[in-house]
Amino acid sequence: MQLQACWLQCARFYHAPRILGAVSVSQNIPSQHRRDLGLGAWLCYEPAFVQDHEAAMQRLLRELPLAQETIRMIGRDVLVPRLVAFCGEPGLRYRYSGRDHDAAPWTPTLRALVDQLRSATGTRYDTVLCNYYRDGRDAMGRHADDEPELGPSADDIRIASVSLGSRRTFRMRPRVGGERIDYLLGEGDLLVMGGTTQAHWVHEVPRTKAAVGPRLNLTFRCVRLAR
Ligand SMILES: O=C(O)CCC(=O)C(=O)O
Repeated sequence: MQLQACWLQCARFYHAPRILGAVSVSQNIPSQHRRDLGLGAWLCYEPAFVQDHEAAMQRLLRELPLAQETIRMIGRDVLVPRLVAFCGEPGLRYRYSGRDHDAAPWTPTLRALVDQLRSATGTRYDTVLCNYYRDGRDAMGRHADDEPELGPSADDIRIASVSLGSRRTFRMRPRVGGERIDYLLGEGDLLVMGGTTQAHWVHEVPRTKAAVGPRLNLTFRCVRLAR
């Protein structure tokens, strides 16, 4: 993505309406949180984007069809260490953990959040992958969200990650090696990954022995209709 378009993308955060439905989001979003990673990769970090994050998490825990899924590894099914739900526009399908997933309908709280994100960023997110980390034993392995159906285009994959509840380390590493980047994401933070981030970086949420409370992460995505 062109630099100018990046700035345009980020600038739109600062003029967004702030209350929508059951979710209230930050009024004052400072402009210094955009980070260029080089090679067309960029991040936009907005701390405390969702202001009532605990209440939003409790509502979502009641609404979401969260389940512990399995992943096929070396010929056997292994439980993933977290609870997962996939929601979005009707008819959209996304393949992760080695399986196709059809989007469950938006819940009222997700609907309010995606509307807010769309108007704040100008990106038409159409699905969300929800990951619930019950405690420090739940985690997400190292990966990139680089599936071919993700967009808006192959060289501009937008992932808007909203983290509710306890903070956990979100660790990014360049694929070719080099310094890692750690964010402690939770308590309503928003991190948008855009451009070529998924091509050049991998990310993970490592296990921790620290006493951490539950955390619900929502990664809003643009899934193109299956071709
Ligand atoms: O929980 C997080 O912060 C990361 C989630 C993630 O990596 C994903 O949904 O692909």
